[in-house]
Amino acid sequence: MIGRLITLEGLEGVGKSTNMDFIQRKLQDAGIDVDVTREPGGTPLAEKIRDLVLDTADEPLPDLCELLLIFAARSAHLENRIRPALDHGRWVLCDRFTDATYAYQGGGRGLPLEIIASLEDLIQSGLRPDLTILLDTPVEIGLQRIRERGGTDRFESQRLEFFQRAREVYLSRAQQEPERYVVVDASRPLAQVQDDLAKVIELYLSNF
Ligand code: Z5A
Repeated sequence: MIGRLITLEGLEGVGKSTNMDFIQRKLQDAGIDVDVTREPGGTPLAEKIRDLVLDTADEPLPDLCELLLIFAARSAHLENRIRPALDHGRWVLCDRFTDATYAYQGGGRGLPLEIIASLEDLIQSGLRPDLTILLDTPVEIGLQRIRERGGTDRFESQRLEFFQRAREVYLSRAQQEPERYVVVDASRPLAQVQDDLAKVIELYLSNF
């Protein structure tokens, strides 16, 4: 059995946390041993770095410093959790991964995509997700859901244009890599979103 890396992506409020459980259940129902994790984070060290990245601190976090912290967390996560799981034939379901770096640090912050690509090559040495599900909504819908839920971190307080640029990067990456990406319209009621997610997982599993 070969392990697989499945990632769930999208802007805040699109329903990633809500749907992680659902996807996990679908995989488990099919008899797949799945390790559920998230980025930034996923190991004790990477979770500490997550706190540095998400907390609003007194000292500003320069964009490049944020990018390096995210890849530092990813390095720990990959070497200490994701690769060992994949090597043992486990499937890994990850809430966000490197596509989020292209979207947020590339699109949102405006850092050159080539720098992100170089770090991706250095840290991941060719490891890429096997399947990426992009939950997509217009920015305003996701932000409205977050407002209703309450509480904001460093990212959720960004301006609308930041998220619009991030969404454009996500959609353009999905268009460039149709064999890896599936885009699900997450602006619809949850039951409809989950109908689509169930079909995506069934189709993916039918190829094995
Ligand atoms: N980040 C980065 O900059 N670079 C990177 O490389 C990586 C990450 C990996 C992680 O924070 C932050 O790190 C993230 C980008 C940055 N930015 N932020 N913020 P996080 O994990 O805390 O944040 P998030 O990933 O965006 O999660 P979120 O804000 O909780 O959004 P969500 O998980 O997609 O949404 P949710 O909690 O499942 O749903 C939000 C609400 O909407 C909730 O009340 C649901 O009940 C409701 N909901 C969900 N689906 C629906 C539907 N279909 N209809 C109606 N209501 C719904």
